[in-house]
Formats: sequence, C-alpha cells, structure tokens
Amino acid sequence: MRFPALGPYGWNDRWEALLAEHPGCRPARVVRHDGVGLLLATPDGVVASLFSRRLDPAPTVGDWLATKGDDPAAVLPRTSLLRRRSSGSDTEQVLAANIDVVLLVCGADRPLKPGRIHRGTAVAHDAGARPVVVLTKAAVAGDAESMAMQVEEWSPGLEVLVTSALEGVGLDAVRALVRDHTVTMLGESGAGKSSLVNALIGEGTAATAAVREGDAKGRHTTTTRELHVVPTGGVLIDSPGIRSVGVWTDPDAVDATFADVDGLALECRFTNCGHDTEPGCAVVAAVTAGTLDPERLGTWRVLQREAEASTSRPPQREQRRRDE
Ligand SMILES: Nc1nc2c(ncn2[C@@H]2O[C@H](COP(=O)(O)OP(=O)(O)OP(=O)(O)O)[C@@H](O)[C@H]2O)c(=O)[nH]1
Ligand SMILES: [Mg+2]
Ligand SMILES: [Zn+2]
Repeated sequence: MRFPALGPYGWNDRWEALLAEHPGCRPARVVRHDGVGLLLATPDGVVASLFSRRLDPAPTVGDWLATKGDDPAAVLPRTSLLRRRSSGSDTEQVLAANIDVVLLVCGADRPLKPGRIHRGTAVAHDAGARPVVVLTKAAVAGDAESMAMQVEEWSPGLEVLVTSALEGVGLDAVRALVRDHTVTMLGESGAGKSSLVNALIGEGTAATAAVREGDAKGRHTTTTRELHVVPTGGVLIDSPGIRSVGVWTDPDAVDATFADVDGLALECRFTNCGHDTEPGCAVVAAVTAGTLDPERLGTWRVLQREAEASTSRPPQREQRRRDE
C-alpha cells in the first residue's frame, strides 16, 4: 500500500482504489474544519489548507480528499455521513463523514434521558454507523450499573459501556471498539467526551473544564470537531457538546432504532396502521399488555414525524455554524 503514513488515519485499499480515479492526486484526511480552512492529515504530516475552490460536497471532518499540490481537488465517495437536524434553524447539519461507530456519551453525574438515547441511535443508524452508549464518570457519580440496565430496558440490544476516564475504568473496552474504526461522539457539554479522548490518547490532547456545581452542566469547552489518532488503533473524533439531537434521517433509520415497534406493526390488521385508534392494532395491544413501554411508543411517534418532515424537504447545503 502506498502512503503508509496515513495508515493510522484509516487509509486502506478502498480509498487507494478511489484515489486511483484522480490521476496525479495525493490523499488527505480532514482532521478539523473551522470555517476558515481545513486541517489535513497528508502523507507529509498534518498541514493547514486555506483552499479557495468550492468542493461539492463540502468537505467535513473524516472526509478523504484527493489533493493536487496544496489544493483539495475532490472528496472521495463517503462510506457514511452523520447528520442531524440543526437546533434553531430547521436544516440539515453535517457532523462527520466515514464514521463506523457513534458513541452516545452520557455522564453518570446527571439523569439519563431516553429521548436522547433514541435520537442518538436513530442518527447513527441513519449514517449506517453502530451506536454504542458510553456512560462516563462511573467511579465518581451516580449508579452507572443501574443506569446501564435502564438503557437496556429502553433500547433492548443497544450496547452499553461503563467507563470512568480519569479513574481508568472500562477504557480497554473503548480501545477495542475504536481499533480499526473511525469513531465519533455525541453528548451533552460536560458529559466527558474530551476526557475520554485524553484517557485514550494522552493528557493534554483535548481541553476539558469542570462542570457547573449543582446541575453538572458543562461549559462548552470543545468548540470544533477534531479527529485524533488513537495509539492502540483507530481514530476518535472529539465534538462540541450538543443540547439536543434533532433527527434528520430517513424514516427507515427510525424503524431500525425501534425494531420492536416495527416488528409489532407487521401484525397490525391494517398495513398503514397509525397505531392510534385503529382496530386490530398490535402496537396498542402491546402497550395495553404492558410489553411495550408507552414512552417508547411516544418517542417513536415524535421521531417518525421529524424523519418524515426531513425527507419532504429539499436537500440543503451544510450550514456552517457552531453546535448551539
Ligand atoms: N472524576 C472524573 N471526572 C470526569 C470524568 N470524565 C469527565 N470528568 C470531568 O467532567 C468535566 C467535563 O469533562 P469534559 O471532558 O470537558 O466534557 P466534554 O463532554 O468534553 O464537554 P464539552 O467539550 O463542553 O462538550 C471535567 O471537569 C472532567 O474532569 C471521569 O471519568 N472521572
Ligand atoms: Mg469537550
Ligand atoms: Zn397498529
């Protein structure tokens, strides 16, 4: 393989073959994107690129580029694109490209919110990425083990890792998950995303700051998405905290998140059943029988509506704004 220096960034035969379609070009991976320009991992090291050309699609963190001289010439076809509904403006916001795993990072020092987990799962499924819940600060706060059981109840089958970055708990499991993959994180400010980066890569890689006393709210310490190489293999993208994960997905991604509801719906008398007042509805029957959590059905409804609204809208260009 050419360009061994990019191996740690995930360069492989797939990308090599795609680059071959751009004669005379060299590869680079987008490490950071901060409005003004790109930080690129190239065969010669990490360089800043203040490019002027408009690329379509606009490059985002995690993208592989074909570069000519110092200039990005093309974005290589993505394996996945992580996106969400931007808070405030009702548009699609692109979060990262070529993602294999999405860590839904939740602090054990604050209450878990089922809607947040379901939304994060749907956003990951939409990108074709594997969602994994990471409970942080387990050694110092809350009761992480019962929180993990709570997640299992809300989302049967969803993987959960219990960690404590500063105390060195559960980190080998995170390392094993990141190895050979591109992994990004979704979570509230102060959840401990950057602390996890530092635990895996080395103290001082990413800035962290103490959460507020009382409600454990974070201070939005991380302001850009940045890709880091993990010494034990794989890359990890640190991200700013997000208050809400709006879904901007295909309704199929929501169905994949709620496989139980989707499976029940197959048994409804009507194929277009709204699971509301229709006779012979297997979903409502499951709620009545106590085998389906009504709150889970409620979240499913909300996400279905959001997903349907996003597919009925024409695609829009990525908005460049901060996460809040
Ligand atoms: N004791 C302990 N403290 C932790 C752990 N993880 C995070 N913290 C603390 O929680 C606070 C917030 O952590 P950060 O890593 O900055 O959180 P973040 O998710 O990156 O926050 P934003 O960048 O604002 O989105 C810091 O004071 C950390 O030291 C942990 O595993 N153990
Ligand atoms: Mg941070
Ligand atoms: Zn029904």
